[in-house]
Amino acid sequence: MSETATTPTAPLAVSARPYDFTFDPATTALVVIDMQRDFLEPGGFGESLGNDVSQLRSTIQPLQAVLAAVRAAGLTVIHTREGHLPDLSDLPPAKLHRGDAALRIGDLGPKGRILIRGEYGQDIIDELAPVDGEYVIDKPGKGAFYATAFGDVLAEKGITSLVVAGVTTEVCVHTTVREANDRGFECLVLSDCVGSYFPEFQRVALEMVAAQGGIFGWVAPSADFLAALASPAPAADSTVPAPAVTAS
Ligand code: TIU
Repeated sequence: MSETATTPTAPLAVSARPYDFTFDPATTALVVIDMQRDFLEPGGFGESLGNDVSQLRSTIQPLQAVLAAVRAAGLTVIHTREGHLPDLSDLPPAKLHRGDAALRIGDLGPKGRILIRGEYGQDIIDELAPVDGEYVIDKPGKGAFYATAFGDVLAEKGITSLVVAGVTTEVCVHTTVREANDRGFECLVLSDCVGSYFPEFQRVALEMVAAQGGIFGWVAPSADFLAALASPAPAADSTVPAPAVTAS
């Protein structure tokens, strides 16, 4: 197959913190965490916890651009949705009862039952709707690996690197990146495509990923990832490590 701008040559390098992130598009997945109405729109779970949901909306536009680019480049795309079964059988009492939420998980809100699978509010926002061929992983926890087929999908597809976006940075994004790191995946977090209800948590959560020589992974703005994806030339003198990947 001839090379074009939309068929990148591996390995590619992203200018990132704490140092360049190299990746092979064939073994890299874009993971979009929980971009659901329940977290980004009024009347959902995020607002019921007392949060200003408008804080997360700056992620939408850059993430749309990233989705368009990775779709054109043919990368694996995996969306996740936090949520529970209608009978709440997968909802630990600790998660149900914690805090003083105005509406609890399973209660009826303006967009359906809060954080329940199949409800309008639990689905992904229109702006970032999955397209045919993309995976959607429903997860009961904060991390994408816990009680899901996420690890199996990654193993089946031969994925070793994850480019991570979504919400919230210090909760489901961090939990997933930490779980992925322990399973041997290389993770790049896109700083403008992850969002927090708390600006100070956003800043610190990103620092925590890249500190100590990249203790959990790498951090870069999406523009630098897009530049790497569009670059026709392989990264100089770099090889993509092949970590041991254990399906959960
Ligand atoms: N509350 C909060 O910040 N996040 C969550 O409950 N879930 C996700 O981060 N998706």
